[in-house]
Amino acid sequence: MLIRQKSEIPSSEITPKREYMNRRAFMAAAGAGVAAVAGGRALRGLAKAAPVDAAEQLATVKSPLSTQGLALTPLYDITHYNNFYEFGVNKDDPAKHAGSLRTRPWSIKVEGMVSKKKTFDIDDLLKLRPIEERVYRFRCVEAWSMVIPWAGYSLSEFIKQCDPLPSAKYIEFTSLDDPKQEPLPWDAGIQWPYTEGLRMDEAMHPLTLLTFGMYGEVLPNQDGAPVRVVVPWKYGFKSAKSIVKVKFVKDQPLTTWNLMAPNEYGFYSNVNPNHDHPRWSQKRERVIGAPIWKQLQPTLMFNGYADQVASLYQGMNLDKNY
Ligand SMILES: Nc1nc2c(c(=O)[nH]1)N[C@H]1C(S)=C(S)[C@@H](COP(=O)(O)O)O[C@H]1N2
Ligand SMILES: [Mo]
Repeated sequence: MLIRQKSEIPSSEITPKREYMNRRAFMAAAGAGVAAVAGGRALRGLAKAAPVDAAEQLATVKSPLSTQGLALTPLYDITHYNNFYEFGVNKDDPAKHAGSLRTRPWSIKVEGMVSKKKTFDIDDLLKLRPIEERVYRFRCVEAWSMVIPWAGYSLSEFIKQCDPLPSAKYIEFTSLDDPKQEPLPWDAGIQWPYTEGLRMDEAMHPLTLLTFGMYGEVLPNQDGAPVRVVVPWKYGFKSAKSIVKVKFVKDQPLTTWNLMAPNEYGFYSNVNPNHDHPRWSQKRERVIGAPIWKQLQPTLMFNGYADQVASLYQGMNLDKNY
């Protein structure tokens, strides 16, 4: 349930948060400016910077599916070390440029093998189920990781509302592709829109999170506002941001990174320390924001969620199906 409430945090703690929000407003303006002065593809830059709300809180309930005992990655690191190629290819680009993303009005279209095509408004989705806080490990294929207190509910709750046909075997996610809101004058080498996909049983697994926020607030634009998926046992690129469409299909969908480099990024992309990326080892990861002596950690099979998800892949060769 979304409650736009006054912050109940003591005023001593509000200042950093307010500064953070002001920074977002400033960056939105800066992002629009950059696009306006660049030539050519900068026509992409006509979007006005979206007005920035004061910290929009999400009322959350605790979840038994939260990962226990891990130090949370600071909010600043989560919001300034991003992969969101629609807003640039460098880690600090999304924080600088995603201010031009407009997150209202917003809806998710449901297509493909469903009894009836539907469109869900973001504000209805926010009310569908209580929003849970789920702390998950998050592992990027680039061998860095974070621990993030996401806010959302199981994707399965949304899929039930979509009423897919039993013959649907996969779900495909499509991210926003709007040149007006993604005003980058350079080419990330990606074929837009960004798409990702999951097998139906993966999508229905309770850990797979339809995500609206983090740290008790709505998602910052650079983290995939207003709605994304998070699949904690898979490499980060499976977690598509700023989703505008889901499609239920019979065959394994084509996905952005798999299309770009199939030998590097498989469809499954389960975190697997025993299957190295062709250009680097996956045995260890750098924990972003951790104290220096704790930064290098061994990578865990299924990112530490093996107990809960290994059974989905029984009998599969995970070295071949990477
Ligand atoms: N639409 C879209 N979704 C995306 C990406 C992207 O470039 N575009 N990058 C992916 C990758 S590689 C990662 S690691 C995560 C990063 O999420 P974060 O920036 O919130 O940590 O988003 C994933 N989802
Ligand atoms: Mo990633």
